[in-house]
Amino acid sequence: MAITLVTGGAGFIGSNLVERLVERGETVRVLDDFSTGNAENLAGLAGRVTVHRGDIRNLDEMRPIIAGANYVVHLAASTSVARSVSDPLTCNSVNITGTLNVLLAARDAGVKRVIFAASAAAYGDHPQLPRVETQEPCPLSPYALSKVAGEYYCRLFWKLYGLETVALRFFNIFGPRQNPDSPYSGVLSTFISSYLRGKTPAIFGDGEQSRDFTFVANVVDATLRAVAAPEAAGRVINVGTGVPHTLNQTVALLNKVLGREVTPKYSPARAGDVRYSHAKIDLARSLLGYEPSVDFEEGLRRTIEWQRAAFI
Ligand code: NAD
Ligand code: UD2
Repeated sequence: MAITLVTGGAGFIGSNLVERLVERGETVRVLDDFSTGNAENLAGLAGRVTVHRGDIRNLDEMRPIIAGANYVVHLAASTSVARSVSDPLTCNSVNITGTLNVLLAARDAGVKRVIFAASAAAYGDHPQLPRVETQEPCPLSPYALSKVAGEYYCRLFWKLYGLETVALRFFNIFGPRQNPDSPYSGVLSTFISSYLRGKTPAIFGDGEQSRDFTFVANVVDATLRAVAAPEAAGRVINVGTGVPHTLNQTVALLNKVLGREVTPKYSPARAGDVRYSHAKIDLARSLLGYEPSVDFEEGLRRTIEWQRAAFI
């Protein structure tokens, strides 16, 4: 079986991917500095994954860890938009220099393909909806810029050095192992936590803002397809559901699923907030054969069950 290195494999998306790779009988390595990742996320896989505690900013340290790997899924990053605004230098060193290090190590080790976790943040507040990969990037934060830079480095390593790369623009991902107690966690984990703890969810703005909320199993599926899809090399591909939901619709759905009549409290919109966002996923369908298999309501149900067991 293939050997796959998952950088950021102890994180939310990474641990869900590692779990699926192990279930498929792949040999899996993880490189993670545990800055936001958690060993608990991999607890159920003890003895079936080789975990390396390390930093992608250290190229020499990474080289022996990548040696022999067939594929790399590069998820490690400083993932907070807010933190990138207050500390752009750390964001730059982790997300841009770290990604360059991963690509250099992969190229030199003869890795067949690198999958890069890009972000819908690349679209910024571009007026066109749905978001399509041909739109001009419009990064509004150092985090978003770092992700666009990662995309360009991926394309360069394919064109210039022949290293196969695929950049996946993840939209708003949610699901088990997204830590609701993190200040940078997604709105859905925060809302579910409020419901389960008897608190009132807080909506920043009027609640009519929309997102393409995508359950993590869909992202894992798209990523595994991107590893093998022959036509995907050198491409940037949206990963979402193509279906937007507003926060007001989300609260109504949570009330339905949990049998509650919760009225959220509203406060002023967050500065720099993107108003509307959802993906065009035609390219993922054609290049990867991707089709989201878990819809929003089912994803909410599974996330509620996980949060209820993990945190309550
Ligand atoms: P996460 O914070 O749970 O995962 C990131 C992982 O990378 C963590 O385990 C962290 O410890 C590790 N890490 C951070 N800096 C590192 C470093 N210098 N060296 C080694 N490991 C390091 O976040 P996530 O939501 O699982 O995100 C995974 C990837 O997907 C990230 O690249 C993120 O930017 C991208 N992404 C996520 C979303 C989303 O909605 N969750 C949306 C778009 C893109
Ligand atoms: C997500 C990513 C960010 C970047 C961006 C790109 C997360 C956590 N953040 O930011 O890294 O990729 O997409 O577009 O995945 N909100 C509330 N109440 C809350 C929390 C949030 O109303 O308690 C609102 C928030 O103002 C925003 C929406 O919910 O309008 C989604 O917020 P988010 O932080 O989950 O995600 P987003 O899209 O701002």
